[in-house]
Amino acid sequence: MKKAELISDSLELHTLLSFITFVKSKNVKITKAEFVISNTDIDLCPKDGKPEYAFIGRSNVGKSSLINMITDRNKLAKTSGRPGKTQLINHFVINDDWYIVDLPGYGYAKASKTSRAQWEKFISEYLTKREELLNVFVLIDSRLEPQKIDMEFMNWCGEKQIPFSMVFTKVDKLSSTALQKNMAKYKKEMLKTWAELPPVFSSSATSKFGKEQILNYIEKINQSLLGD
Ligand SMILES: Nc1nc2c(ncn2[C@@H]2O[C@H](COP(=O)(O)OP(=O)(O)O)[C@@H](O)[C@H]2O)c(=O)[nH]1
Ligand SMILES: [Mg+2]
Repeated sequence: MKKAELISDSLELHTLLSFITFVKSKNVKITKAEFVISNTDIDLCPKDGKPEYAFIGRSNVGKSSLINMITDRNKLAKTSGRPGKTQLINHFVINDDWYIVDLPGYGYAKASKTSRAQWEKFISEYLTKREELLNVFVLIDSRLEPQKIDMEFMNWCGEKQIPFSMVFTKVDKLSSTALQKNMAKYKKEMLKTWAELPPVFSSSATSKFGKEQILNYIEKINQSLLGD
């Protein structure tokens, strides 16, 4: 066989393998999802070094619903119409392999100054010190124009070099034109401070839109760790 053919064969094989990997990663299966621990103390978070992915955003933005949606579990994270209830760092272990972390919401109008200060202290400690934390999904209500508190939080993550992505939630509640418009406004606002945009996702807990993209992103990071 001539050299050129060998190269083309191996290229074909390479393409085939990438295709298989692509298809495989399109169906990240969550076979197991279990609650592990809730606390306000970073020292009490799991110590087994598994990679973790946190979800944060304003109260009522849809964090718990999104966690339930991507894990296909109705009641893994509690959901409620009453904002400001969950004030803990909640760890869930997925496939015995990695963690989802449900963080308390920020910007609850009725929270007292003291509870807000406490929130800031333990959340900022968790976000800045937790080595296992590989990505923070910052949830943003897709129906709203850029909110000061979300911008401040993302700018803070940027300054602290905490890797984060944006997830526009509840996209079932608005038209795709309105969604594009709000997303564009957020991107424009972000680009006033940063040279690059973080990864951007959109989701709906009711239609399950966005599930694969978010899980594939997590899977891609988990896989990249195996190569180290
Ligand atoms: N239509 C719609 N409602 C949602 C979606 N996500 C959350 N909700 C609703 O928004 C409210 C707050 O959701 P929850 O997950 O408890 O928000 P959290 O406070 O951020 O954890 C609940 O009434 C949910 O049913 C979504 O994608 N679409
Ligand atoms: Mg919640």
